[in-house]
Amino acid sequence: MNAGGDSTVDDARRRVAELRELIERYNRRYYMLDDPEVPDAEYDQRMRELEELELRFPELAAADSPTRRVGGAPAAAFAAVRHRVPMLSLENAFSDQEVLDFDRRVRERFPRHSAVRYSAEPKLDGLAVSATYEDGAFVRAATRGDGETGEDITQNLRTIRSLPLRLRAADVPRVLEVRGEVFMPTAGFERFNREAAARGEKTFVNPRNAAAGSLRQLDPRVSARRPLEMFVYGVGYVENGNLPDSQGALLAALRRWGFNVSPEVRTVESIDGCLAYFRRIGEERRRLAYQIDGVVYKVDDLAMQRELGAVSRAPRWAIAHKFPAEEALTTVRGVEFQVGRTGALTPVARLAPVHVGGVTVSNATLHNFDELLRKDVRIGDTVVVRRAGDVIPEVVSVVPERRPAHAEPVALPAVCPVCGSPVVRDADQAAARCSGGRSCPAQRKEEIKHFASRRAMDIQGLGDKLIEQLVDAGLVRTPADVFALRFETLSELARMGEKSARNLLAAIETAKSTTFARFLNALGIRDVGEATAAALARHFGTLQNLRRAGEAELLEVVDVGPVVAANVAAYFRDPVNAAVVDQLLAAGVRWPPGRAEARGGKLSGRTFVLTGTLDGRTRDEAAAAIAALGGKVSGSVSKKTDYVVAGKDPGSKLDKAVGLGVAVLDERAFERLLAE
Ligand code: I6G
Repeated sequence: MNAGGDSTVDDARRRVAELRELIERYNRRYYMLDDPEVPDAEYDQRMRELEELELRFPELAAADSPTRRVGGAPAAAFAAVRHRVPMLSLENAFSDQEVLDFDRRVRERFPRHSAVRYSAEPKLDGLAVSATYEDGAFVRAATRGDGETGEDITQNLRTIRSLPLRLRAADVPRVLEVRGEVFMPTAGFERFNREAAARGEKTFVNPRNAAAGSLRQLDPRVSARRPLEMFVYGVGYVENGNLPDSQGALLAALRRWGFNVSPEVRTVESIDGCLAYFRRIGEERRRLAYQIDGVVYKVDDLAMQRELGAVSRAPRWAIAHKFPAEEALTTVRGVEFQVGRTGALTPVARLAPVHVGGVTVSNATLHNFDELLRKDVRIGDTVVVRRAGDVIPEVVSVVPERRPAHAEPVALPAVCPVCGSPVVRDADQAAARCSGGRSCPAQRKEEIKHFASRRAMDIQGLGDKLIEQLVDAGLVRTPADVFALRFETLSELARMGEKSARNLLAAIETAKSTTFARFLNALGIRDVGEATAAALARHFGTLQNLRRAGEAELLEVVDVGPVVAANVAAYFRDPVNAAVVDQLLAAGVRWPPGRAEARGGKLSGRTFVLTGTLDGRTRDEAAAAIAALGGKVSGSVSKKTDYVVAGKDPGSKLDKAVGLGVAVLDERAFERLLAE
């Protein structure tokens, strides 16, 4: 039943009971067992449905409803700690409109303000904790628990190196309780899971779970070995001390006292600033070292915060603006196998369409057959699907509780679903492959798509659909055939006018002039991506040198190991490949010295960071221009950064660069540096 429908009280009562039971079960799995049963989005949806029903039918409200809780119940093994000031949780907003409504409610309370100043910061996907200091010494820590009472995790929190055990500043209140989020940075989480899997131990489904599971270890020595960190975002109980009068100043004081405060915190002048902040952080979130699920806005003025107060369990002066959920539940309707450029068979789950990460998803990758077996995905299963940013949606896990009796295991096909050649499996590789090579149309298509793609030969106008048409018509079999295409043939293709044909031929002509690294990347040698292609180009300088190189010589290249060395040598030994390379050269593909990779180029050894948008180049183009001159582009600013290139609407990287004294180039200065 939907909360907005025409339900009777009886229907509502039944649904409310059902939801409460379900949510309590999710709570147990999540908070007590650190083993969530469903994605957060599913949990939030159920909670919202229950909240809406309780609002519409006040007679169904109950003191023990999960909507009255803030977190989970404390586990028995830890001592209970009563919070002297309740630890609230935040109201969530899932749309700009809900954020604007929040701001309107705030302004209604302060009619003289046409705009309210807010403090904005990322919302970490971690565990809320409180840490108390007396006379500057760390004495106690607790989880949020149900908001009134949490668990004593003093010994566990003590192991987090970024938490100060002593505060030395003269203006620290005698008793100071700080609140913040404990989290596991993404790299540490991935390393931890890799190592746990190698030992055959339990892995965590996400960094938040890993943080919670690590902190709630009865043996603090276990917590100590986990890569945990903490950001502080506010204060709770304070005795004998004066606090600043704004959130921004409070965070600055906390930072001065020795706490880790998010470097992304910003003060903005109005709710529009909040929304702009949300978009910027949304774009940059993949580059952060930790996972976040939204941003938090707080009324900056602490006196205004006090006046606004709280409703039941959430402050009226703060709201969490959540990114669209990146995980959702759906069912598997079937599994098909796609054939890639090197023949690798990728199982793809066909799904009942589901809204996730802001789009409707009906296909998700299972990566390879071993992964499918490991996750034990069967047709009919309910699965967790994840779509993070622009990454291809993937099946994360199966919900075993929801497996129907008729769920059907998936078998690896014996022959290629496209060309019928036998499927082979290398003993030491997860991938199963079609053995057809270039005789398989799927492999031919993928090879040409890669060859023509933007980061390879960059043939504009030669898109996936057209390539499929050309291969199906037998007009293109190898990359070299692209350069033999003629106007008469092209203009007769369906959906191809004379003008498009002429444009395409011009683009093919332009693409003949490339760089050695792009050319190598375009060949699609197994395991040779952009970075390895660039390293090979730099090391060997000429194609002739590379073609002559044996495996021993190839191993001298930085980042080239035995597998890549063997693949490169095998590629050039193969007479068919050798013929394709010769045909490409004969067709006029070349890398003029002006476009050559800068072996010892003038930017060699220089590290750049890009922020904001440039008028003249996309970010990829700017990065390519830097790389072509031997420079390196990094995602984050540090003392090792040589230049930060700041375009329009630069992000926090610009502030960081200024803070560290790193040289900042505007677009004109950057272009001058490239052209010099
Ligand atoms: O759970 C939370 C995460 C982050 C918070 C929070 C926060 O600020 C950045 N702030 C408050 C006031 C509360 N929970 C209650």
